Amino acid sequence: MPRPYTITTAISYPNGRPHIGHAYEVIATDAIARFQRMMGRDVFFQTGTDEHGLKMAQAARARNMEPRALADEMSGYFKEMNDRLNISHDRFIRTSEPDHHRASQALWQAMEANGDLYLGRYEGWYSVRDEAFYDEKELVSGEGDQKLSPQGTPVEWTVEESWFFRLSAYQQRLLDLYNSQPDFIQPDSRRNEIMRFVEGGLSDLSISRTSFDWGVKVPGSEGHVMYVWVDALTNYLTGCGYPDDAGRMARYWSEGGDITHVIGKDIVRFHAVYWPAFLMSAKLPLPRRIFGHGFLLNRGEKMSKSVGNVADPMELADRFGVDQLRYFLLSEVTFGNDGSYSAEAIVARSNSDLANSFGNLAQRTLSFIAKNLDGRLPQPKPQDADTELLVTVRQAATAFQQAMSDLAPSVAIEAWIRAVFACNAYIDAQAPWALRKTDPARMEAVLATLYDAIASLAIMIQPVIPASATALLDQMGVAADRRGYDVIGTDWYTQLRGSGFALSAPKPLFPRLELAEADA
Ligand code: ME8
Repeated sequence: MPRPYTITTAISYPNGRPHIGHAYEVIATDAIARFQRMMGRDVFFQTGTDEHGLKMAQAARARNMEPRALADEMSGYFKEMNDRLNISHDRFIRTSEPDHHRASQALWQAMEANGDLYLGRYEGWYSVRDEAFYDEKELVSGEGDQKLSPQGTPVEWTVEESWFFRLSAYQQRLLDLYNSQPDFIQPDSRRNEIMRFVEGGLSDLSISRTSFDWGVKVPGSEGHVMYVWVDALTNYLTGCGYPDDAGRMARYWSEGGDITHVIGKDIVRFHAVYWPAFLMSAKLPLPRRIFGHGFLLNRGEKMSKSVGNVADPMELADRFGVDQLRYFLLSEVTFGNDGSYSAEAIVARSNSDLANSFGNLAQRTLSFIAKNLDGRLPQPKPQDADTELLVTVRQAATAFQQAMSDLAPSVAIEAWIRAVFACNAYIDAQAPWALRKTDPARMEAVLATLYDAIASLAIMIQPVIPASATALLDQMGVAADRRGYDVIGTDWYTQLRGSGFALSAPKPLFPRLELAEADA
């Protein structure tokens, strides 16, 4: 039984349609999940929608809808996006699902049993219209003595009964965790932020609300629903079978298990502070690592609905292609840093790497074989240059695997594209077309080397551009069960040749993309 690997994205608020930031997170996580499956791991990959809380209730009210109806509609768009982007998740969780309510209540009861919950009062400036509390320092002055929220709505000093979680008791245990597992929070910049925050002291956390009812009911406490972050974080346990399915928990959420949460930098505190504290309180295993990726900016600017620069990932996929978009996002942005996207950048990256380098390499090699050898696979007879090229490809595969294991997809892709460039340099130096008349045996040896190299490159890059890599491997006759990293560098080519496989005229994989006038 391979060692299980659990990986999750954040669950998105379905208070609007998905944007490119959501697409980015789920694509990166998908590439890692696909990679781990290729490594033979038993992967559980979960994504989904975070449907409770004030934000959802307000968004629904603004549309004159019930929160549930809004969640039904919008989570549908998130699912559609995942299908379109070729996301290989094992579960799409919706926090409105019954098993999730059960899990959240079970976690609550476990924290309560540990003596970490107490009933207190949550006090603050409250706006009924916004249904939100504000800090004193956020308020503005209205007429007379009236204080207003930053939205300009009246606020009143309000006291609400609330359950609290004794977060203050976990400061030292959290610091011990970060110190004993320096890679628990990644990248290091986020780890440092969190360390400073926790060292500064932790206040207890208000974890229930009575002012609205769109949430998971607090067990045994009429009128209280859980603060949305308590139930949201619990989604990870729900998907792993908590609390009923001990077998599933043992597999995907166990002590010492390989559990990765991929999230954006804005919510690292919830995942790296609150979440482990909840789990410690409930005496449950902790995740292995929290990776806080950066934000995607539109031409360097923050996306916002009011500026009107929020990109629709479906539109980008329709226009440029799914694999082109996946490749762009994963190669352009160093995972962990902020990154910028624009139509020009997507077109430039896709044309240079996919169309002109890899696509062209595959296309010219395969069509040459299909045409000049009638599809018969060429006979290898390696010289030094051939062996060297295959060693280069093999080393790239090793570097690729190391980088993907380290959650560094852009580094992995860099290793891959360098090997693609090496193949292009080889083809130019060996000039097989010129050998056709002068030395047909040498021509075959060169083409055989390229065939092996191209298939290996396609195998390598599957997690990033799964549909195109699959289409190419299909065309090349590489059997579905011979597409793992362990195949690279073996004698699969000789076997394929021996099987009498005949290559047909290849279909181009990556069209050259064009910019529209509107992109200027
Ligand atoms: O935070 N670039 O939901 P959400 C990259 N429901 N990533 C971005 C981004 C951008 N411009 N904007 C947002 C929530 N994200 C909670 C999570 S998890 C138990 C609950 C990322 O819909 C963001 O950082 O606001 C988060 O990881 C994810 O998208 C969902 O954001």
